[in-house]
Amino acid sequence: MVINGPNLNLLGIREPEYYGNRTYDDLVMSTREAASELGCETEFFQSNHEGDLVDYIQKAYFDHYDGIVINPGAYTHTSVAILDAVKAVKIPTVEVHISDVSSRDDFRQISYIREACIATVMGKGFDGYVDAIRILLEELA
Ligand code: CA2
Repeated sequence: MVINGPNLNLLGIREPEYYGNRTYDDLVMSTREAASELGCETEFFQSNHEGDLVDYIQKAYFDHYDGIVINPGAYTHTSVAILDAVKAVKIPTVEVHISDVSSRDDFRQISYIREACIATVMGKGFDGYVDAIRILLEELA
């Protein structure tokens, strides 16, 4: 399950210095193709609403998904609800950020979700999602 949070539907529209020129649809297509070459079936979900993201983390549990790749967007830096959901489902989860959040604003240095994740990938653009899938495959092997 590949989950993306608020404003990531705007990819390719603004802020190319952080997020590149490609769109959300490009992200879905290129990640799905690379995942398929690695033997993985993927489902993608994007929402601007915190509770929807929690619902999809729970869906990954109820529908028996093997792993979660999640870019919670700005909710990374604020959401205890998303942290609690990832902790509760006990599914291996990798946190992804397109930009290198470690070299950005102070408020982006806090990640609530990180302690519940097996790894964090940041600053690798769209390729970071494929790296996250590889990390999950190693974990699950
Ligand atoms: O680097 C990332 O992937 C982030 O998770 C993206 C979030 C940001 O709040 C995090 O600190 C880091 C924001 C996504 C906003 O995406 C946009 C894309 C195009 C235009 C405007 C926003």
